[in-house]
Amino acid sequence: MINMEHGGLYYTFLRWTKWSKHTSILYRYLESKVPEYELPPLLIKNDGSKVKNSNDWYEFRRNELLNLLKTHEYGRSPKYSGGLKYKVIEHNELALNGLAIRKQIGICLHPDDEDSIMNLLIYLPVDDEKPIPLIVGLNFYGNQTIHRDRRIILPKTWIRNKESYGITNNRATHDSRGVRSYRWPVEFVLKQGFGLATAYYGDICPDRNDGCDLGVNNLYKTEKNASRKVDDWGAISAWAWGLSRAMDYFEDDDDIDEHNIGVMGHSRLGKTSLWAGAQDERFSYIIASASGCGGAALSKRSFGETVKLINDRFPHWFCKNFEKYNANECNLPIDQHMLIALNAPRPLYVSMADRDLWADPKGMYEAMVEADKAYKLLGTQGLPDGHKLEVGKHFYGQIGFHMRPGGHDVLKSDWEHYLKFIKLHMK
Ligand code: GTR
Repeated sequence: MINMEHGGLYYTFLRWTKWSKHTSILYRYLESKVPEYELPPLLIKNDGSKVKNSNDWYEFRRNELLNLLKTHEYGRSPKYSGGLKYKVIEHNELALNGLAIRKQIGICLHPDDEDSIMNLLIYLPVDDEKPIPLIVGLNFYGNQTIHRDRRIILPKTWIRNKESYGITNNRATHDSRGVRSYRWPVEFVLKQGFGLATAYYGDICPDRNDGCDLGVNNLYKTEKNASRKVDDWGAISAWAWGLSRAMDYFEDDDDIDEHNIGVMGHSRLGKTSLWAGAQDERFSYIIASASGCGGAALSKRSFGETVKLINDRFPHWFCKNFEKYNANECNLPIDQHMLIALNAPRPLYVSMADRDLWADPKGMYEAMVEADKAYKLLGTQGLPDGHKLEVGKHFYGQIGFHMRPGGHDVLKSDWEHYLKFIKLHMK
């Protein structure tokens, strides 16, 4: 079966011609070609002993897993000890025709660099009792793309060109206002009693092959212009780190309920939301849309996007060590069930689409089934009874998921599930 997403047949053809010398891309979509694999155990400590209870988990295994994922996949972020400044750039109590409070906060990402600003856009429902629960997620083309609201500040940082969005010369333009609003149902979220916050991921680290030589990764280098060490942070870690800096701000804002913050992301930013939640337990709900390879999908299945395919196209996303597993998934000492489990016992939701084979829905489902062991160990329901991977069905346990018909995207119908799921679990 051919994945028609990501630009359809033409895109598939390009991938086919590029990699067909080594491995047929079609081969990657055949369930019969999935190699036999054994997952590295979740509940056995590095010393070979069993994780018997939550104490073993919190005292030992959780740290071991974090360490393994940092070493082999995402890299290590610099230790953060607080103290970054932020500035309230705008605060309007009558935004979106009186429906919302809008705040725009400039968060400085390095104490010695006043220009390294992540602009956080926040909408809060005007009438609801404070503090308000909120969902935060990064966006791909700038805050102005999530809504036509003309008061949203345009990013000044580099943006990937996209002519159909009016983004040329790698800069945001007024034309791009609202171009991605279908992915961000702001009014709907507000009417459900939630705030919505977003920042442009390129404010943190530009999404390009040399991204780690720019952005925050560069600012925090101990040696100027040094090349990345094998376990230095990649872009996904940088974006996750940026989400934690947004979380620092939420803790300071009395209008926001810092104990009810969900972190949400789509695709590469779905990988990011899982990794942000894994490292930062202040996020209460974790939502990952179509996160695929390097997100919720098991790497060892080598189905759809593989470790080699992702590292070749996006050498800056992961740490350098991850390249050791190009076409060598069998030797990976980790897999993505560990990433999901690091979010336990907090409610976590995975959304998928049946035509998005590139992101391997089955691999995401199987990773959840494995991660469920940690959720159960920690005394939660984990996956609900009777769960199975079926188009159009949804399941809301402590782990929740759905697979809707369609392709690689995030739609209002997905958000409806996210909000219902969070409400079910709200503290
Ligand atoms: C694709 C990539 C996926 C996913 C996606 C996205 O090109 O292969 O891993 O991250 O981009 O972020 O939209």
